[in-house]
Amino acid sequence: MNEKKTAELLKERLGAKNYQKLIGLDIPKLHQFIARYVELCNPDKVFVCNDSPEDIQYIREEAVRAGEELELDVTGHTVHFDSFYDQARDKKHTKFLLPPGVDLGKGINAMDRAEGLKEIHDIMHDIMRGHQLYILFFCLGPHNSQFSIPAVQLTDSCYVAHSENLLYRSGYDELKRKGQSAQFFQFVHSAGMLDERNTSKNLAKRRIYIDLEAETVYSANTQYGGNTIGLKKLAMRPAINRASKEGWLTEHMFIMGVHGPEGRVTYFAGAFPSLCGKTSTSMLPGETIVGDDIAYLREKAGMIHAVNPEKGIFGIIQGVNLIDDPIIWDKLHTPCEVIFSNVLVTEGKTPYWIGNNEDSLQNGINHSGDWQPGKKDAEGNEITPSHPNARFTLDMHMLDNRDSKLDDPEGVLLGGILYGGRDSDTKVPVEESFGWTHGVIMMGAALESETTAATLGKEGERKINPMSNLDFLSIPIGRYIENYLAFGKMKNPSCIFSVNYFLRDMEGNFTNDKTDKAVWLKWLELRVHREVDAIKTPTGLIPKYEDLKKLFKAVLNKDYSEEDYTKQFTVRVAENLAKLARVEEFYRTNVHDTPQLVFTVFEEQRQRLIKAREEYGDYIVPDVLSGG
Ligand code: SPV
Ligand code: MN
Repeated sequence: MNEKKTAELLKERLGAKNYQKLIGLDIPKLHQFIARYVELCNPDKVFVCNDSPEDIQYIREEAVRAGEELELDVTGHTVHFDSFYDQARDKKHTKFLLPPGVDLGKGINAMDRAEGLKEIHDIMHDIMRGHQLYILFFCLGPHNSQFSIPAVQLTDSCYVAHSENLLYRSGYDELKRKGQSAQFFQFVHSAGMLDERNTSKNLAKRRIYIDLEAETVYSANTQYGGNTIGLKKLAMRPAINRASKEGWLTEHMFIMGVHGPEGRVTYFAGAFPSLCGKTSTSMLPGETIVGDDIAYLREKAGMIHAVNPEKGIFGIIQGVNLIDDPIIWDKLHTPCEVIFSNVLVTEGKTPYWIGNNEDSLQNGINHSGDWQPGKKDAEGNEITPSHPNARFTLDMHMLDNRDSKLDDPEGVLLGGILYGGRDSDTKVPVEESFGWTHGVIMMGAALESETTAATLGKEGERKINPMSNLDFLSIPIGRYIENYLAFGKMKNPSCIFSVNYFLRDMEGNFTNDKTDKAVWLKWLELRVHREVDAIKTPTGLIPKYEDLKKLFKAVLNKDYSEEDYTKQFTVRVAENLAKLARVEEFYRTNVHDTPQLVFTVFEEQRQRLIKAREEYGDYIVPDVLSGG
């Protein structure tokens, strides 16, 4: 479309007021993009959000007026339901569109670009008829920051628009400032045809297609946030790609400040697969949060700095209770802006979710419609009152535990990076790597986790998930690891650690309480500053009993027994060797471009384990290694 035609179309379809807002941004390629999708998707109305308080308020109200959200008993609280079969990320229908000759490898879902573009454009033809289109601008990362990426979102879901206003920093002024030099990401979403509950109906045509070349993501016939909120997981994919070209990293990590002795704050970033304790770690009482899901990492002056491209939380609600999560609990019970999704709503318009530790379960409505205990789905399975992937959405600026550097354009200096998974039988609860290369390979690239309800499919299967980022990788896995290894070649890279909150003993019981992670974090903080010693095992450096004993007392007022310590920190040689074999097999058969160094580091670890087994047997208690 030429410039004249673009302007004519926009004037006609947007109306004078919205057109004026749009041309406040003098960026022809932005106008062309918008005109193209207004024409293709054919909405009845278009609303342009320029981030003014009135525009933000309008979207909030529209979400209720259009029936995509219902008001709850507490002022500012609303609930949104996704279709019963649209409750998680749809990995099967999320694909990269690749030009001929580009291959991302076996583990990454992709298809031919031309074919995919044709399919998605056919699906999107007239898809917004009868709907209002919302056009929004965001900034991934703090304003005025070298880290940040501007973006435009087109969506016909006011729930998606509303969520994004809570989760992302405004971008209208940022785009205005950058003008024609802005290199922005583009997102087009449509919930498609809606049923009587205002949930996406045409799930057979649910598609999430990522065009890396154009840095554009399309999402159709779905509402679940992980499939639709462009700035969240959809933006991670082009961001990983861009980062790989520019020498920085886009990671599936929280960022938090851990408060050490004498007012010292040390920042950590932690990568965990979905539903493995990432949000709850970043929200630990006494610490401060910068982010709970995504981080952009860059080198500055020989050290790693990080920002959160988001400013809000789209968190799992299952298990959130007053004792373990007092800060979130408060927001979920007092007047403020929160969107609940896929919880149970009782007749009194109160939300209920599994694990809230309240015994007020009543009939109500949930993601399946009217619900009463014992209700079954079409396959005869009992429907839980709230979905295991039910969530809450809120702006972190409301939280008293937000870190003072949340919006710092320079980011925060990372003392440590952690990798954690759901591992019932192998890894000790907390461990430091021998250095950047060992940490990246043995703790990041070799990360395994048991699957959860955050993606569609079977739960509880052990799967490898490099850096917890596999679902979002838009470059071949080998190149991603190569980039990581190169990224650490700086004067003072962060220390790398692994954590595992899910280790079980031989009887199948968890070896730790949920709250113990507070102690691991304090140990990590001291360890970064080399204020505690560690014991060298074949797999890494583990805490000493005396240090943990002190910390358990100070942090949780708990008496920590030597017996618990031994159970938790025994090196399980056979399990570690089995893990190595599985992971190596994965890299040998699935990853065509694994760096040779990965296999070398695997082999070194194997040899250390075998040697230790000869000396100490299959289960090595920390005592023998410390010589105590
Ligand atoms: C995750 O599943 O990792 C999330 C939620 O953080 S989603 O938006 O679905 O990705
Ligand atoms: Mn996530």
